[in-house]
Amino acid sequence: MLALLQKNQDTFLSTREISQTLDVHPYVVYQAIKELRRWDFKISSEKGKGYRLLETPDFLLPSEIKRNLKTKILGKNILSYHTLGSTNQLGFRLAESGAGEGTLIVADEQTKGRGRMGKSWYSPPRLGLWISLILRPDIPPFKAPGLSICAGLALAQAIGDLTGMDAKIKWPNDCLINDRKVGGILLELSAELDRINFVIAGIGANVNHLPKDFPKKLSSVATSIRAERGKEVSRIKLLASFLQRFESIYLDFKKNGLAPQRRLIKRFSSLLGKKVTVRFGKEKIEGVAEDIDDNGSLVIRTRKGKRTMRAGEVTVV
Ligand code: BT5
Repeated sequence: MLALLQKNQDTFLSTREISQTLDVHPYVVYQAIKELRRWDFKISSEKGKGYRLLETPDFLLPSEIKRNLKTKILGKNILSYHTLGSTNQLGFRLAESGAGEGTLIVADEQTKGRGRMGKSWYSPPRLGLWISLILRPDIPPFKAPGLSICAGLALAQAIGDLTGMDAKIKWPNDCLINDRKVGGILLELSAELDRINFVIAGIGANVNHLPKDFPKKLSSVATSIRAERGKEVSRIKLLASFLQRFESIYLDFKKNGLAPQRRLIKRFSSLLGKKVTVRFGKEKIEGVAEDIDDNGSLVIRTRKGKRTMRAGEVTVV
């Protein structure tokens, strides 16, 4: 129905025309119009003429996402929800029951958005991109963290594509604009010792929040693309650009590992050359962030020599 209205945006379509073309009862047409309006599609109706689509909202519907997409694998299969607990949680369940590589799960709002290690991710309706991708790379599990950096890099590039802004990646899983967190990546794995069954790559990006849309405890650390740019951004376009960027990095990563991306990763990195503290469990390491190696680990130069960190929480000092 939506595709039909979109194709005929310059004319009115009568209920009869729609119901005949789609081979449905006129009552179904009436119900569908009601439902589309509920989703904020602006549809004008005139007696004797029928319906005409005036405006499509920035909604993450599969048909809208597909219209903008040029990828081969990522987003071939799309599941889009008004509200979900967590796209990662659903992604995990779907992957366990066999959903294919590249399946994309999108939610307009998450009520139990997850960060790492049981932390939560604030995901209000309409304002952000809250998505998960099911990936099935044939790589050993220890290489998986590299994917988090790849996804962060793709997000930073996509933000740059759309806005020209200089977004950065902060190892291991943050995306920053002007030193504030605009996005985060959560990788969840199902694996055996030497082989990955699947990876759920969860990506959260704050897109159209105004500063007042963030809860108090996030207001000094988080930002959105709109807050930094002063202008709204199309979530659909950002998603399309992200998926395209991520697909090309991901396909290369599956074949050649992280090495070919290192130059870009280093260019986009917010940490290299800075004095940092890395916390990992009870350990606390201080030094200068020197490199990100071929496994996606952060190399720190400490007073006692080099340390390679596979994971951790970094603060710039
Ligand atoms: C992350 O965790 O940064 C990973 C976030 C991944 C979210 C996506 S959304 C789609 C998919 N489905 C999910 O359920 N999750 C993924 P971490 O590095 O642990 O950061 C979490 C911390 O960031 C929180 O403890 C807050 O301090 C902060 N935070 C929470 N919500 C935020 C937001 N919207 N923007 C910026 N910072 C936020």
